[in-house]
Amino acid sequence: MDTKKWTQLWLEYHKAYDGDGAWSVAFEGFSDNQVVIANAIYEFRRGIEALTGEMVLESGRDDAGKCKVRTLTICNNQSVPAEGYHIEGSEKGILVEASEERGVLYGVFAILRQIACGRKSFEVKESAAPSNPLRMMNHWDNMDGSIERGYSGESFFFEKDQIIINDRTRDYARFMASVGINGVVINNVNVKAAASYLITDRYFDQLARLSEIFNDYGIRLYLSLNFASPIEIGGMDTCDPLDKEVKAWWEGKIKEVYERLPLLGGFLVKADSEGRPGPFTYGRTQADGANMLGDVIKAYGGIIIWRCFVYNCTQDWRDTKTDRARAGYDYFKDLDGAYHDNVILQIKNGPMDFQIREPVSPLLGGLKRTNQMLEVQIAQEYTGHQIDLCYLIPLFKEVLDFHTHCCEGKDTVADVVSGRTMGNTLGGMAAVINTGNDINWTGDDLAAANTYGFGRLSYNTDLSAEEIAREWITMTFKLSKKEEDLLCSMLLRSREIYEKYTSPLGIGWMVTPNDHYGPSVDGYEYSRWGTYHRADHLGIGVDRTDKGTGYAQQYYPENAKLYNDPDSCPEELLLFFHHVPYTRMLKSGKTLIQHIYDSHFEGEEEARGLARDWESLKDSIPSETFDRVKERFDLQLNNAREWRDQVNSYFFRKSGIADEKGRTIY
Ligand code: GCW
Repeated sequence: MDTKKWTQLWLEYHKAYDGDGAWSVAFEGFSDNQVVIANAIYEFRRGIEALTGEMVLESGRDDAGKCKVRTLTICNNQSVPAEGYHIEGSEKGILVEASEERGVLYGVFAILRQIACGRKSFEVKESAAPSNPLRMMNHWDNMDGSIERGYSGESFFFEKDQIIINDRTRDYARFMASVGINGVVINNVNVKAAASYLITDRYFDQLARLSEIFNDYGIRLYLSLNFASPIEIGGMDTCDPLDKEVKAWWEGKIKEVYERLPLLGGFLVKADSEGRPGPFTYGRTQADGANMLGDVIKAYGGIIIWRCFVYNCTQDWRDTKTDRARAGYDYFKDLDGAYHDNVILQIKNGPMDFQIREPVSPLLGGLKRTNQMLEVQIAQEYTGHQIDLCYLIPLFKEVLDFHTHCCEGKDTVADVVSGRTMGNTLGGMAAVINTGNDINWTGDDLAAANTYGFGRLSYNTDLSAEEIAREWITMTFKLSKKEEDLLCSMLLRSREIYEKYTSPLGIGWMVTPNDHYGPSVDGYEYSRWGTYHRADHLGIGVDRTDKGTGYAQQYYPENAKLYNDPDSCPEELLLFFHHVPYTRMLKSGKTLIQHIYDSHFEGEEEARGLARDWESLKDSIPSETFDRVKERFDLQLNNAREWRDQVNSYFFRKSGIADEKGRTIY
């Protein structure tokens, strides 16, 4: 395989130390006839040889006389939780204990990670079990090869309406398994054109192959489903979920699908959203739609993941009562408890749409008797298109750590989606992924920190954003401690910097319509999407209090109270919840307008700082990578400057209030 065609991301495995021996592999209760185990050994061989120079001996060969032979012992221990592992190094070798195959695979990747991060083989030690049952990547890949909101080239799953399977497919599965991902949806939630035919004979053979490659790395294949399939591919005139013939059509279809794709995990469904068909068309509820599919797929052990991104996208900006932020809760809360056991509701982290700062969706934890999954986006749609540096793990941590107050204790979002709150077994985290067929997979090499980070965080929500960043850096690059510290601090600063030069204090949007990169303060202000900042000559912000749209009241009382009052509302969300005058005094002692000016000047300056920091790493980063990233920083600086000037000029002209520091505003 020509590995030059694409990078190995964090599985590059730079030399960690010079080993003094070789390895043999022993089994207790497992065997390398099990294909996931065989892959685990393949990974161990590949990793340990690159990290230490120590070879793994072919079984049966006894080279013990020539050098020290350590043993990797793979042991079945039923007391280890599912998908968990216990690894422990000693002078004799390393023990990996797990109760099933995936645990072994994850254990082996953990060994390699620890060695890459500085431990000797005898020092390796960890007991781990996944925080979340489901840890998924959602691809928004279209079958023509394009990717909706993709910033890293074209799809590596599809081209010209065909499914691609090549060496890259396996590498992808390896990367995902190495960070604990156990489910992948390969096609866009907007299921159109050829994608509607993924559940037909046209694609079964290729999908079956793909599902096997995934399965061999412990990953389940999932598909996005077109809710209108009975009409579009079944020739019916309705897809009413309560229509008997529609249900019968689905029964036949799903039976056929599982005969051909026995490894399929289930379906992800975007219904009644942004023009996609759904149960509302027939006067049915979201639960009617999700449960019908859930019931049909149940016999095959499949699940239905139903998205909650349902809102009115044909609003009138003059209507100040309709509030898009309310929509998810309004449509789904009343049906809590009505969803069947194998249905999961997938909820975006915020009530709007993956902005750089939003409150946590009140639906998370608002639902108390429904399986829930958190959806985040590592594709940087609103966070810089993988041009601007934006390490998103701190944002995801804030969401996971958020206390919903849905119950006493066990009330964080992490508790809710992991199943700890309700004691349920279906739930987890999904990310809209940021990959494509670019040589480095993620367009910006540094954006791979988000790919890596999401996987690690979904497996272990207790890890800190910094720990994850450090691991990723150490595994990806070969840097001195000081350089690692610098790159780590760049990642950790990046989200706040991006936030500073873009839209202020939680209001969001202000982006160029459609493409969503670059500033356009009024770009979404008078449009149909429900995305308003409501700036006039006196002030800015959306009144979502009990006197406004009432959105704040969707939270449990503790949070509702906090958000309802501008004095207690966390300041970074002030404009999301309140319409306030430009002259309002903030906690910093600055007026709101001065805060807007200052943060935009600072953000632009700090972005320049990031670019300078990258420049200082020039001699230690492979030149191709260095140049690729440098180009991105050049573009980021233009972007930051444009944001700064457009936002500041807009508010200067609206308010007529000058910058106290007399800087250039147009
Ligand atoms: O806001 C929108 C994005 C769409 C996306 C949608 C969704 C896949 O701009 O590109 O469609 O979110 O999450 O369904």
